[in-house]
Amino acid sequence: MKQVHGACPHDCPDTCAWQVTVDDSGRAVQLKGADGHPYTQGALCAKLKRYTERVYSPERVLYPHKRTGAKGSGEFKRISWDEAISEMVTRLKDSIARHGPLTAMPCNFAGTIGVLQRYAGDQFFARLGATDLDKQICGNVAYNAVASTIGAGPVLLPEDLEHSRLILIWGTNTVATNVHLWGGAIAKARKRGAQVVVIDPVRTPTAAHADWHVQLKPATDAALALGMMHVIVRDGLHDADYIARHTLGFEALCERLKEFPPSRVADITGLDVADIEKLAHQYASARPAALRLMVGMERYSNGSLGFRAVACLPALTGAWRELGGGICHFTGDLFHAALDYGAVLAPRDTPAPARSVHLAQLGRALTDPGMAPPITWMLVYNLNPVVTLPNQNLVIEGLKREDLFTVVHEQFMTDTAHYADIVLPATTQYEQWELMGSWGQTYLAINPPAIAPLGEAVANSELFRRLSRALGFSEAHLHWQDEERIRRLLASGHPYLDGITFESLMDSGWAKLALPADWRPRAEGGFTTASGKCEFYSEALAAAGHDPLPNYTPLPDTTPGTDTLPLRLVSAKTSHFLNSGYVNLPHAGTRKHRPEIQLHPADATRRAIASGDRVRMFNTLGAVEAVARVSEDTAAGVVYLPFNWWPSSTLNGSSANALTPDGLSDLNFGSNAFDARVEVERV
Ligand SMILES: Nc1nc2c(c(=O)[nH]1)N[C@H]1C(S)=C(S)[C@@H](COP(=O)(O)OP(=O)(O)OC[C@H]3O[C@@H](n4cnc5c(=O)[nH]c(N)nc54)[C@H](O)[C@@H]3O)O[C@H]1N2
Ligand SMILES: Nc1nc2c(c(=O)[nH]1)N[C@H]1C(S)=C(S)[C@@H](COP(=O)(O)OP(=O)(O)OC[C@H]3O[C@@H](n4cnc5c(=O)[nH]c(N)nc54)[C@H](O)[C@@H]3O)O[C@H]1N2
Ligand code: SF4
Ligand SMILES: [Mo]
Repeated sequence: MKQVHGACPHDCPDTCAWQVTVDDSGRAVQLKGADGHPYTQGALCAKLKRYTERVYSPERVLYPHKRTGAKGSGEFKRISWDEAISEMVTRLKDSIARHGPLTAMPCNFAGTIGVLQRYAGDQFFARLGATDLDKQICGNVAYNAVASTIGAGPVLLPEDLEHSRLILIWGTNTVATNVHLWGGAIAKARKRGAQVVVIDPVRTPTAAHADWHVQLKPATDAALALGMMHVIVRDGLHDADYIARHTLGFEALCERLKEFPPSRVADITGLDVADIEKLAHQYASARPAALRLMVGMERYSNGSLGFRAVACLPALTGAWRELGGGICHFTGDLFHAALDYGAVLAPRDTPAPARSVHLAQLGRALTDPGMAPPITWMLVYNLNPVVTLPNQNLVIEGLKREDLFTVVHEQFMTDTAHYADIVLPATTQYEQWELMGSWGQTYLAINPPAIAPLGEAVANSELFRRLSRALGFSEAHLHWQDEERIRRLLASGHPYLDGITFESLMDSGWAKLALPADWRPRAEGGFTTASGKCEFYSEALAAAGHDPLPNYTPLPDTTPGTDTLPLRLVSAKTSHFLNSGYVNLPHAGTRKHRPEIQLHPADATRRAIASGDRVRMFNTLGAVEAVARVSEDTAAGVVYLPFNWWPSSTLNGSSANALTPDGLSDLNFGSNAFDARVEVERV
C-alpha cells in the first residue's frame, strides 16, 4: 500500500486536496480529503468521495475509436493510437491546404482546471495559427464588472469570512457549489453569531439554510443594490471619511441614487419596501459586513450591471476597513501572480490570433455560411459543448456537418462524443501529473500520477506532444514533459511562493500561498483602478460608451430566439453533479435523481400542472420534456431546471441549454443564457 498526494481536478472553487491509497497491484483502493488541509478539512464532497468509481467506471473510454455510423448515432469501432493520430494529421493538413490554418479550432474549457491539463493545447494551437476560442462563459462578466469598480486583484479571502458578522450571499448557491466555504468559514462565523442573508430568485438549499432569503426577480440585482445605497445615504449610514479618501464620483452617484427610491425598487425587484430598507440598514450597521459573490447573476444581457452596483456597496459603508469586510470573490489572480504561466501559455511573441469565436456562440460559428474560412477541423477536450453551451440545437446542427472533422478527447462517451469522427481516451486525475491553483481559495496542490493510465488513455498534455511530433513541430516548449512544466511554473521567484518548491510540494502535497498576514487589501484604499480609488464614476466605462455610473436597465422584452413568452428560465447548478460531470454515472445520475422542471404554484395552477406531471417547456429554440415539480422554491414567473443534465437524460433528448439564447451580455464578455423566456405545458 502507498499513499499518493493529489487534488480534485474539477472546476469548483474549493480545489480540495486529497490522498489516494494505492495497493500493491497498482490499483487505487481508497480516497480521502487531505489530512490537516485547513480548507478541505479532511472531507471531499459527496460527488468526489466516489471519484474512484469514476476512474474505474465501465463507462470509461479507454481506447481510440472511429465513427462507423451517422454523426450522433454513437456507432464506433476501436482503432489504434497510430491510426487515430495519422487520420487527425492527414485531415488537418488537407483542411489547411484548402482553407488555411484558421480552419482549425480548439474547443475546450474547464473539464479540468489544473494549470497543466487545462492549458495543455494553448501552445499547440498558437503554433498552428488556428482560430482562437474566446472562452468567456464563466466568471468573466462577474470579474470584469467588479474590476471596473474596485480594480483587479486582491479581495476579501474566503477564510476571512469567519470574522464577518453579516454575510450577504448574493447570487451564489454556496451549499451546492462551494461546500467547504459553507462548512468552513461561514459555519465558524455563524457560530459566533453572524447573520447569513441569501439574495436569489430561487429558494436554493443555501437560501433554505440562511437566516433570511431575499427572493428577488431575476436580473434585478442592480436595482436592489442601488435601492440599498439610496437608503444608506438617505439615512446617513455611509462612511463619509472612507468615501472622501478612497472613492471617486460620490456626488454623481448620489444624483443617480435619487432615481432609485425603495418604492421604485420594490416595483422592479418584486420585494417589499420594508425589506429593502431592512436589508440596507442591516448591511450598513453590521461590522464586519461581507458580500459573497460568484457567477450566478452574470448570465443575463444586463449581467454586468448587478455586479457593478453591488461592488459599490462596501466602499460606501467603509466595510473594507475590517478583516471580514468587503467583497469575497475569485482568488485566481493570486495564482496568476504567483506562478510562471509561460510554462503553459503561448510564448509572448506569438502573433495575436487572426480570428476568434466566442464559446457561447459555437453553434453560430459552426453553422454560419458566411464563416470564411469555415471551421472544418476541431478538437474538443475539457468541454462537453452539447450539454454546457447555449443554443444546444444549433451546436448539434453544427456538429452534424459532414464537412467538419471533429475529434473528442474524453473520459466518457458523452452526448458530445457521439458526434465525433474520432474519440480519444483521456486520463483521470489519478493517472496524470497536475499542479492545482484555485479560483476559490489560497492553497496550491500537486498531483503526481497515483496509478498507471487505464487502457490507452493519455493526458491532454501527452496528446498535444504526440500531435506536435506527428506534425514535425520542433519548438522545444511543445515537447516539455509534465514534471518539467510544473518546475517551471513554480520557478517564478514570486514572494507568494516563498518556501514552496517542487520538492516541498511533493513532500506535503499542498501549501498555502505565502500571503502577507494582515490581508485587508482595501482597508486604506489602494484600489487597482486607473484612479486608485473605488470608482462609483468610471471614466473607462464612459470612454467605452457605457454608463459611467452604476445603473439598472431591464432585460430586453424580446431576446431574439426566445420570444416574449411569460416565464423566465433559470438554469444554474445542482449539488448532485459537477457541471456535466457524473450525470452518466449510476451512483449520481439518472438512477438516483431525475431532471425536474420546477415552477411556482401560481404558474402551475394556471396551466393545470401538478407535481409529477410530464411537462413540455419550450420556446422557439427548442423544447425540454421532463417531470414537473410545483413548489414555492422559485419566485412566481420563474422556472428552474439545472443545466447539468445531459440531453440523453431527459424525456425528449433535449436539456436546459436547448432553450437558452446565444447572445452576449452587456459588456460582451459572457453569455446571456438566462435571458431565456419559456412556456410550460402539460403533455
Ligand atoms: N445554462 C447554463 N449553461 C452553463 C452554465 C449554467 O449555469 N447554465 N454554467 C457555465 C459554466 S459556469 C461553466 S464553467 C461551463 C462548464 O462547461 P464544461 O467545461 O463543458 O463542463 P464540465 O462538465 O466540467 O467538463 C466538460 C468535460 O470535460 C471532461 N474532462 C474532464 N477532465 C478531462 C481531462 O483531463 N481531459 C479531457 N480531455 N477531458 C476531461 C469531462 O469528462 C466533461 O465531459 O458551463 C457553462 N454553461
Ligand atoms: N455541485 C456543484 N458545484 C459546482 C458546480 C456544479 O455544477 N455543481 N459548478 C462549478 C462552477 S463551474 C461554477 S462557475 C460555480 C458557480 O457557483 P454559483 O455562482 O454558486 O452557481 P450558479 O448555480 O451558477 O448560480 C448561483 C445562483 O445564482 C442564482 N441566480 C440566477 N439568476 C440570478 C439573479 O438574477 N440574481 C441573483 N441574485 N441570483 C441569481 C441561481 O438561482 C443560483 O442559485 O460552481 C462550481 N461548483
Ligand atoms: S468538486 Fe469541489 S467540493 Fe467536491 S471534492 Fe472537488 S473541489 Fe472539493
Ligand atoms: Mo463555471
